[in-house]
Amino acid sequence: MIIRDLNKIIGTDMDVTGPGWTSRRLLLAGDGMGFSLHDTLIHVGQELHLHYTNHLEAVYCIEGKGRITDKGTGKVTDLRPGIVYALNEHDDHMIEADEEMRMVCVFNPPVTGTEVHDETGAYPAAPADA
Ligand code: 9YT
Repeated sequence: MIIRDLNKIIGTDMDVTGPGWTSRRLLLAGDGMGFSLHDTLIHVGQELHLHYTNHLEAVYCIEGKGRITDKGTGKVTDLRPGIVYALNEHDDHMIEADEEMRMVCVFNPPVTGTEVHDETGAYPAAPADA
């Protein structure tokens, strides 16, 4: 059994920050679960363009408020605690926080730990042995 404690991850190399977000990575590819699990903060003041062409992601908002825009359809959905979005079609999207949002994120395939978004909004493909 694996036990992780967010408080022990903060400030380590499993605590990764990019422009407008901070991702505390609770479970990673190396843990062998087949997904990764992140406790992610979306900070106020930056619209994030994300497009996970190599991953599926489900995101469950547990704190804060903001919105997601589906770039394919233009549909805008308010995000608040209790709302989940699942990018089951590798959907191109934008997210923005009005109040800092705290999100529980699951990635399939799992991220290895160090990923930040490239210029297209994607994370690189998982290595074949991940
Ligand atoms: C919601 C989202 O995709 N935010 C960007 C960071 C990512 N979720 C991560 O690595 O936790």
